[in-house]
Amino acid sequence: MHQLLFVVWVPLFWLMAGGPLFAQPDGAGERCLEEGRYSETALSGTVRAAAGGLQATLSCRSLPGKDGNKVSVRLDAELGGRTYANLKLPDQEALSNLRIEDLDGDGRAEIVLDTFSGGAHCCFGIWVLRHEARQDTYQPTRADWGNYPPGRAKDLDKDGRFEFVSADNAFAYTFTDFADSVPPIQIWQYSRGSFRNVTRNYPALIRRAAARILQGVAEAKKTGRDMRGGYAAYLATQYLLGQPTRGWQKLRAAYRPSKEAICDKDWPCAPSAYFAKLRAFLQTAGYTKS
Ligand SMILES: [Ca+2]
Ligand SMILES: [Ca+2]
Repeated sequence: MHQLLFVVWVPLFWLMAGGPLFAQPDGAGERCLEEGRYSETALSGTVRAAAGGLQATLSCRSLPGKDGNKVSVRLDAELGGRTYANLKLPDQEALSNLRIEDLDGDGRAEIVLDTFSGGAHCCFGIWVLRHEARQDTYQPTRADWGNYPPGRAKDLDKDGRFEFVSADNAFAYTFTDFADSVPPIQIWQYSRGSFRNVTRNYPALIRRAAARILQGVAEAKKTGRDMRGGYAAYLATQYLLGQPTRGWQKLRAAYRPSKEAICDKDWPCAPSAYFAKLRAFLQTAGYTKS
């Protein structure tokens, strides 16, 4: 009896403590999910994760075809003795890290999966499937991280809800090439079927990110590299901290076009044009209303 209690309570404890419970994949299943589209041979297998009475199973099958491999993926869940078959999932992306997590700390576990579109560095995303008790169905929620995946979610403030620490993909290629683009920190929280940007609730992390950006700008200055991306990200952090005036003063005093920068209409270098673009962009991207 004691043994049984231990077996039942360990997963519950993990969920209540917010600990992720990762899938125990068979190697073939994981390979099929991640590489199925590119493999030259047929792959198939399953990946399972189970915790707190919920079990998720991903079945993957890839078959070589004329126009590349065709991959079919099926997600089934079992909760409280009931089976939810063939839950809705995207079929064109590589999937990884199937896990069961109580992301929003409401005591009910979600099925979580990371996605990758394929490509040099883009695009990353996540699917969260939540059991909707009223309709007795699983509903998927999607977040797109673009070029900057957050890695594993953490409970930053120990309130039982997970935070995803990512970076704002809107800054990629906006002021300069990708290598010189700098994205400011962006923090997301999942709650009952939606993702919310909660970056402004974590000023200490924003300040730390701002300091790192300035360090990068100082390094770039030494080598003559393009600093427009770094300065834009720094200014965004100042808006997030509620001190835009201070940010603009610092930027206006420090900004000089870099010798290595590619300057054109889309990526202006001259201070007045760069500042105008930056101001308009921060409005569009939701950093300020005025
Ligand atoms: Ca939950
Ligand atoms: Ca939290």
